Amino acid sequence: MQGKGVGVMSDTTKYSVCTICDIGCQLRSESEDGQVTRVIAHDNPILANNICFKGVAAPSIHNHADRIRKPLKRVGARGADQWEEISYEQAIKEIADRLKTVVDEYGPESFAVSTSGWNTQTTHSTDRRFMNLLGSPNWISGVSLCAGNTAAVNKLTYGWFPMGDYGNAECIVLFGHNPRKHSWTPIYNQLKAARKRGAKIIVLDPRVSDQAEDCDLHLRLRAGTDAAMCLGWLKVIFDEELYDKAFVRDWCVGFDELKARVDEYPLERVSEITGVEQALIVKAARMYASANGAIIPWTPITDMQISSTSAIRLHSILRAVTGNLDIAGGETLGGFNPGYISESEIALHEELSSEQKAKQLGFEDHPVYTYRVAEMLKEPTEKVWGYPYADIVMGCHMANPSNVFRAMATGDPYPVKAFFVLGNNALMSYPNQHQILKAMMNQELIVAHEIFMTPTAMLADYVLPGDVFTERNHVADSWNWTTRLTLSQKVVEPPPEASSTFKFWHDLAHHFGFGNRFPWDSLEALLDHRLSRSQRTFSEFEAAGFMEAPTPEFRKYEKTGFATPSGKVELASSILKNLGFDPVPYYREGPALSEQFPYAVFSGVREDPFFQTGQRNIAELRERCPLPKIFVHPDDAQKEALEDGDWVKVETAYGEVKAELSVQESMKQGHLRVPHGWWYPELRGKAELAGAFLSSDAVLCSDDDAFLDHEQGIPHFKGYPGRITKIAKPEVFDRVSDALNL
Ligand SMILES: Nc1nc2c(c(=O)[nH]1)N[C@H]1C(S)=C(S)[C@@H](COP(=O)(O)OP(=O)(O)OC[C@H]3O[C@@H](n4cnc5c(=O)[nH]c(N)nc54)[C@H](O)[C@@H]3O)O[C@H]1N2
Ligand SMILES: Nc1nc2c(c(=O)[nH]1)N[C@H]1C(S)=C(S)[C@@H](COP(=O)(O)OP(=O)(O)OC[C@H]3O[C@@H](n4cnc5c(=O)[nH]c(N)nc54)[C@H](O)[C@@H]3O)O[C@H]1N2
Ligand code: SF4
Ligand SMILES: [Mo]
Repeated sequence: MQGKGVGVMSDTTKYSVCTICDIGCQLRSESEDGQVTRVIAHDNPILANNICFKGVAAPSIHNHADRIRKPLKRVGARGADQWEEISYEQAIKEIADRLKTVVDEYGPESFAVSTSGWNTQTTHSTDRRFMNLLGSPNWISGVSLCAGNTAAVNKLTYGWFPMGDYGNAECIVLFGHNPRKHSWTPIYNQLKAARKRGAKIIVLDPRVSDQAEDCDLHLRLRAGTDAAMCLGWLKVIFDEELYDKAFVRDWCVGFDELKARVDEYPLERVSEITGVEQALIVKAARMYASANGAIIPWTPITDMQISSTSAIRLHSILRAVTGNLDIAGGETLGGFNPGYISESEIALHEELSSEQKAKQLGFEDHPVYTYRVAEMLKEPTEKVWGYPYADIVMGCHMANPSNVFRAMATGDPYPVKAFFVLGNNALMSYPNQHQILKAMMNQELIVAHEIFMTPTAMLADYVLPGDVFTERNHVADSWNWTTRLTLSQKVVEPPPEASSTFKFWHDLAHHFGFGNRFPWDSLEALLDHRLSRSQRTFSEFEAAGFMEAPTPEFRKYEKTGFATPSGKVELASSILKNLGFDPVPYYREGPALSEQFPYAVFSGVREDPFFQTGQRNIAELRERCPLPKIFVHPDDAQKEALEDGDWVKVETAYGEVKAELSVQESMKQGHLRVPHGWWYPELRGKAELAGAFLSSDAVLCSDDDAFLDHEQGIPHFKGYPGRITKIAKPEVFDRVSDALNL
């Protein structure tokens, strides 16, 4: 789509890319007297349905009384939540001085950063640029448990991360993916449209999810067994010769090795592992493989399992062998947008020495997501896509978060003593929250860049106020996942002492003496630089329209080959082999259930009114979901003598969470579903770290080796052993009820 808004836009109505969740709907924002007053749907009918009640609530978030508006410096003990207000200049100077002290004493690798990037919008990889110039490889991100790691693994198979063509696919396969009207609304809308035009939908989900309620086939697999299911599908596809033989012959390597592995998974075995009857597995595999254009959209389910690398590789292999790669109705390999300098280039990965890259935490143990694999893919990536490093979905080539927190906590293998966290509630957003707390308590310098006082920010030495999406200009580049460029316009000024993350890194670089490598004196100057490749300025882009999406080109590999070492689709991965891993995918069973911990716990409930750990302080959203819930099947409730509405605790060998019980037919027997992201802003000053340890899935899930995917070190959030017990309502929740008038 390319074009201008069809409605009449007043000076105070502008296009905004909403960053409340990470799907980035383009909306419109209105303002009056320097305040954003309303966020409304797009004026282009094609985009007008892409809005949810979180987006509409943006003015309540952006104008919230509790928003951090002044830089804060810690005055009490770490975590005591006592602050003095200081100026931005003082904050930046002190932060720079203290970071220099840490780096001088322990080396640049003692500096780690955790971020998510998408919500701050303004970073443009200047964080990586700063770190690469300083010499630190230890950057981590929330997307290590999301599409980021999926992108990294897809590159092993065919050198890029494809995007499914929802508009033309005949069959759509949802591995646990469950978009709803208020959860990733644009994908929900695309699925709705696909159903309407007759596309077949296959859902693989232990529960009867919203998407499963109206699908053509529902396979209720046991949590964490996706890789085994995919091996079963391949068994059917190979045995029945449903694959694209010409594509496999001409464009794939490692077929025989893969086939030998697949033969180890006869359907009896797959059925036993997954708990799904053989006939249904056969039916689904046939439906997928025989469709004329089918997609397996990325799913946040296979990026949090003990067999993550294999499961993601199997999705990529299924796409390839069924001939769905880089065709209309299949999965498009986008590449860099030729008219917009990529974040990969801004990041300057080539400036970080090999010696420092090799110090990246996780480089040895779990290399697939680290610089180790990035270096192995450099040549083919440059040959095919024109630049050696492809940062896709906000964060390739990153350190392993668990290794980073361990180093922060223990000094093993070397001390990490300064930790900056920007637009990310790190304490609750990785596994093993106990270790993260220990890690943060052991720091000499913590800086948080935030809009609200989160439990993570409470642990900082400095909290810098961030700007928000109605207060900044941006050209969103779909994180290189697609080539679309989307306009986001400033509608009001940020609070005077707030900074963009760009400004933060820019100013820090000037204090560190490499300001000449940050030559842009404003965000708009940086946008001008990125757009210069298509001879445009930001103002010209802004004047030209609201969005542009170059027409996709298909089968580009016929001209260039694939960006893998062999130039082919690597069904057996040469990179995995070189690293000493199994080159073909396999299924690994998660930590065993036991008499003591008889249930498979899976986490990640995303309640409609909130994004991840955010928005619990926004009254109009919180009213829709005042408290978290733990979900169980009626049979299990009966077995445990539990009733809907009881207070319960779920325990693992690592921790416990408490919440109210919801008994649901839609749950799968033997499973417990726990929420992600809950803390209680109303408990600030009334409970430790505002209740961050009360109901957070991160206290339940371990990052011991038995819980980690080998290749990437991804934790097993989908089916770890736990138990459930009835408890009296904890007294602390009375304080929550009182504060909320429940
Ligand atoms: N309102 C709202 N919307 C959101 C978000 C939010 O926080 N709030 N977060 C966004 C983000 S970043 C993400 S990543 C997505 C995640 O959103 P979804 O893709 O919808 O993922 P979940 O809701 O975590 O889980 C989806 C389904 O996976 C099933 N499932 C659990 N374990 C397994 C398993 O092992 N295998 C399979 N096949 N299925 C399993 C669950 O039963 C559930 O129905 O949501 C996005 N949308
Ligand atoms: N334990 C556990 N961890 C998980 C997951 C899980 O299910 N369980 N899910 C994973 C997934 S799928 C994802 S996508 C990631 C998400 O990880 P993130 O995207 O990092 O989400 P949050 O950790 O909630 O942190 C977002 C923070 O950014 C702040 N913020 C919002 N807007 C702005 C802004 O404009 N400027 C600044 N400076 N700050 C802003 C919010 O107040 C909030 O505290 O988490 C992953 N981590
Ligand atoms: S789905 Fe909702 S929260 Fe997410 S970007 Fe769209 S409007 Fe914003
Ligand atoms: Mo995510």
